[in-house]
Amino acid sequence: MAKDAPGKDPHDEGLKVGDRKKYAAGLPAVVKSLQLSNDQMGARRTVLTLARVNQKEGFDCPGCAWPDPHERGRFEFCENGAKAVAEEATLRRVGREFFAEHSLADLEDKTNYWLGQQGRLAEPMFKAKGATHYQPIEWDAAFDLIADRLNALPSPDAAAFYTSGRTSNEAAFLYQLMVRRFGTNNLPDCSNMCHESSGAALSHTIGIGKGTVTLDDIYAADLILVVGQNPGTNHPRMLTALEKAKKNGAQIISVNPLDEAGLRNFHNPQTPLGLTKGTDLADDFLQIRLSGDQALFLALAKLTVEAGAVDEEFIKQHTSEYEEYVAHLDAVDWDTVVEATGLRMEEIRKLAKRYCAADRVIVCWAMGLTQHKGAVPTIQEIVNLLLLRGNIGKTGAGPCPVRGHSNVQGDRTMGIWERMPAAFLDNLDEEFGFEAPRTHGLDAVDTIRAMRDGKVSAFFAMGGNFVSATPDSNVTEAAMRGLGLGVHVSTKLNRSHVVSGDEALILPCLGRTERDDQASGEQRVTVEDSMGMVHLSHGRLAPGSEQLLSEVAIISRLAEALFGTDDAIDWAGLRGDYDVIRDHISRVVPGCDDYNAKVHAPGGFALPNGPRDSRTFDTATGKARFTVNDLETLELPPGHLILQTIRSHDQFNTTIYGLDDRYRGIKHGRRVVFVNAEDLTHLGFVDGETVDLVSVWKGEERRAESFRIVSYATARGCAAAYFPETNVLVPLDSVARISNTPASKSVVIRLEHRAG
Ligand SMILES: Nc1nc2c(c(=O)[nH]1)N[C@H]1C(S)=C(S)[C@@H](COP(=O)(O)OP(=O)(O)OC[C@H]3O[C@@H](n4cnc5c(=O)[nH]c(N)nc54)[C@H](O)[C@@H]3O)O[C@H]1N2
Ligand SMILES: Nc1nc2c(c(=O)[nH]1)N[C@H]1C(S)=C(S)[C@@H](COP(=O)(O)OP(=O)(O)OC[C@H]3O[C@@H](n4cnc5c(=O)[nH]c(N)nc54)[C@H](O)[C@@H]3O)O[C@H]1N2
Ligand SMILES: [Mo]
Repeated sequence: MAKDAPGKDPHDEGLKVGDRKKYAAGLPAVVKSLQLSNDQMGARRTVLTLARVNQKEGFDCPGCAWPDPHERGRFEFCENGAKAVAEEATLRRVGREFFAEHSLADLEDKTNYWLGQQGRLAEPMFKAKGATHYQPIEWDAAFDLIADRLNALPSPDAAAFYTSGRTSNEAAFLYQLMVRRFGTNNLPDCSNMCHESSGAALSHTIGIGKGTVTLDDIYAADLILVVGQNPGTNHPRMLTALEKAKKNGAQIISVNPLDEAGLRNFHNPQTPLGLTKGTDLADDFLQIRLSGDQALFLALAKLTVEAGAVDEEFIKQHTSEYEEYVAHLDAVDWDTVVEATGLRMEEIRKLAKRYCAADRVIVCWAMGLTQHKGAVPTIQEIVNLLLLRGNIGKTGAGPCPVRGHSNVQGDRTMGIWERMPAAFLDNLDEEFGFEAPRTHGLDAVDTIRAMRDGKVSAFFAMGGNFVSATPDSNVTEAAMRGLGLGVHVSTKLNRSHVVSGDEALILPCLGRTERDDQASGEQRVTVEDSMGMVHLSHGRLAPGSEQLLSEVAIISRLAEALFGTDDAIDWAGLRGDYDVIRDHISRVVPGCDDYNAKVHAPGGFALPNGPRDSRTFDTATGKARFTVNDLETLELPPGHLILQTIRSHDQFNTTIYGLDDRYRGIKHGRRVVFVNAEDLTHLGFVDGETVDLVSVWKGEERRAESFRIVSYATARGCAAAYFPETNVLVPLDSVARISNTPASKSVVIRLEHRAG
C-alpha cells in the first residue's frame, strides 16, 4: 500500500485551516527561511551558505530553474531556495546505525516527510536478497556488484536509467555516455512527468523544444500571461522579474483555477517597500476550469483574426500552414468555449483586446498546462496565438515554459532522453569510437509498464524519488518490488529506497553546495537555466561525509567496473578533471563549441536559439508552423470533480520541508482537498468533513483515504490536493497524448463520506 497514506483522520495531526493570504513573500518569508535553515544547519552555516547561492562565484541554487539576473543582489535566493539549500546542507546524518535500527518494513511505514527529515545519506548501503535491513558496503564492492548484475542481463534493454533534474551537465553527459556505451536508450527522466509536453509542442511548431524568452524580454514585455503556474511558491524569484516588468509598464494576467497569492501582490523582501506594501502584480485573473486552456487560446486566436489584428508580413515571411489554421478557426463555437473554460465571454473578449493592443507579449506556463491529456495541443494553440501577431523572435515577446528542477533543461541538452536525435548520436559515435544504439528507449511511464511486465529488471536512478513522483503509486511500487536490482544515487533518504526488489543499493553523493575534489584539484560543474543560459556552479561546503562521491565519480567508477579499466574510453581521465568532460561536450553537443572557455566567462553564455536569435525555425517546413488541433474537452460524469495534484508551499516535489501551505491558509497538515463551495453544497458535503477521494478510470477505482474538505475559491467542478499523497489516484494509462506525460492535473474523482 502506497505510504504518505496513514489513513487516519487528518484532524488528529493538528491540521488547521485559516484564511488565504493576499500577498506573497514579505517578512514572513524571511522569517520562515531563516527558521528552517537554522534548524537544519545552525546559524553560522546558514549565513555562510546562503550568501553564496546564485552568486557569480557561488553555487547554483538546487531549487528551481529560474535564471539569475545580470546584476545580482547581495542575497539572490528566495524562501523556497533557502529551504532547498537547508535540506541539502543539513547537519543531520543517516549512516549505518540508522539502517541497523530501522528495518525496511519499519521504514515503509514512514512518510516521505519523515524519511527526508532524517538527514543526509552518509555511506553506501546494500540490501541483499531476502534481507530485512540495509547493510554497509564498500564502494568498490558496490560497483562490482552492479556491473555483475547489469552484465548478466539478457539484454541491455532490460535495464532502465532514470535521471532527476538536479544532475549537473558534466554528470548528465557522462551518464548518457555510460548508458549508451552499455547499449540502451532507456533513459527516462523527470522531464517525462514535467515539461515533456512543452518540448513536444515547441519542437513541432518552432523547431526547438525550449522557450525563446530571456529575462530582458520579461522586463520589456507589454503583456505577460501567466498560465497554469504558481510562481509565488515554485519560482519565487520570478516575482521579482514580474515586479520589474510591471514597473516598466507591463500588464500581467493570471489564468488559473486558483487565485494564487503570489500573482496578486508581491512584497519583495529585498526592498524597503516590500516589507510593508508591495506591488500588485496581476491586472486580471481568469479563473479557468481545469483543462479549459486549449479552448481559451483558440477563442483568443479567433477574436484576434476577427479583429484584423494579425501581422501579415510576419505570417508570410516566417510561418507555414496559416490558411488551414484560419479555416479551422471558423469552426470554433462560443458555447463550447464558455462551457470548457468556465469563463464569461466578456472576460475572454477583454483579454483578446489586451492581446491585440500589445506589441510585445509573453506567455509563461508550467505544470497547469503540461499535465493534461490535451497538453501538447494546448501549448501548440499558444504558439498559434503568438505567431498571429509576430510575438516570437523579437524583444519582449515569446513562449516561456518555466522549467522545474534546476538543471532539468541542461540534462536534456546533454543527451538525457530516450529518443535523442540522430545528429547527436552520430557525434557521440565519432567522438568515442563506438556505436550508440538507435532504437528509441523507454520514458518514465513506459519504464513502469516494462517493470510491471517483467521486461525491465534492473533500475538505476541518478537522483529523484521514482516511486513517489510517478503516477499510480500502488502499481509503480509493485513494479519496483518485482525488480532484481534497484540502485539509487541520492543525497537524501526517500521512499524509493525502501520499496525495493531483490537487491538494492543506495549510493550517497555530493550535492551542489559541497566541494568536489578530484585528481586535478577542486572541480566545478555547469548547469543550464530555464532560459538557456549555461553557467558554472561551485560548491564550497565540506562534504557531508568522507564517504560521499560526486555523481561524476560514481558514474565513471561504475563504467570502469562495467567495461574494464582498459576500456577505450578513459573514464579515470574524465573523472580526474571535469574540463576534459567539457571538451568532449564541446564536440558532441550542438551549440556547445568552446564550452570550457565560454562557461568560464563571468555569468556564462547563452545557448543558440534559432527562433529567438534570428527567427530561424528548424521544423519540417523550415518555418514556424501553425497547427490545427482538434478541441477536446473533458467530460465529467455527474457527481464527479476534476482533481489537480499540486505542490504546497512547504515541499519540493516529493521532498517535504514542512506541513504548512501558508498562502493557501493551511497549517500542520497535508491531507486536504480544496473544493468550490457551490460544488460542496451541490454534492452534499461540508467544509471540515473528512472524506475519501476515489478516482474513476475505465471502470477501475482507486482510493486515497482521509482528506479534510476545505471550501476554497477554485473554479466550478474542480478540486485540488497535494502530491505525492494523491499519486495513488492517477492512473498509469491516463497520459497526455504525444508526450506521454501523466495527466496528474486532470484526475476524475468523486468524494466519499467516511463511515463513522
Ligand atoms: N518550492 C518549490 N519550487 C519548485 C517545485 C516545488 O515542488 N517546490 N517544483 C519544481 C518543479 S520540478 C516544477 S515542474 C515547477 C512546478 O511549478 P508549478 O507548475 O507552478 O507547480 P504546481 O504546484 O504543479 O502548480 C500548477 C499551477 O497550475 C494551476 N493549474 C492546474 N491545472 C490548470 C489548468 O488546467 N489550467 C490553468 N490555467 N491552470 C492550471 C494550478 O492551480 C497551480 O497554480 O516548480 C519547480 N519549483
Ligand atoms: N501527482 C503529481 N505527480 C508529479 C507532479 C505533479 O505535479 N503531480 N510533478 C512531476 C514533476 S514536474 C516532476 S519534475 C517530478 C519530480 O520527480 P523526481 O525528480 O524524481 O523527484 P524529487 O522529489 O525532485 O527527487 C527528490 C530526491 O532527489 C534526491 N536528490 C536531491 N538532490 C540531489 C542531487 O544533487 N543528486 C542526486 N543524485 N540526488 C539528489 C534526493 O534523494 C531526494 O529525495 O515529479 C512529478 N510528479
Ligand atoms: Mo518538474
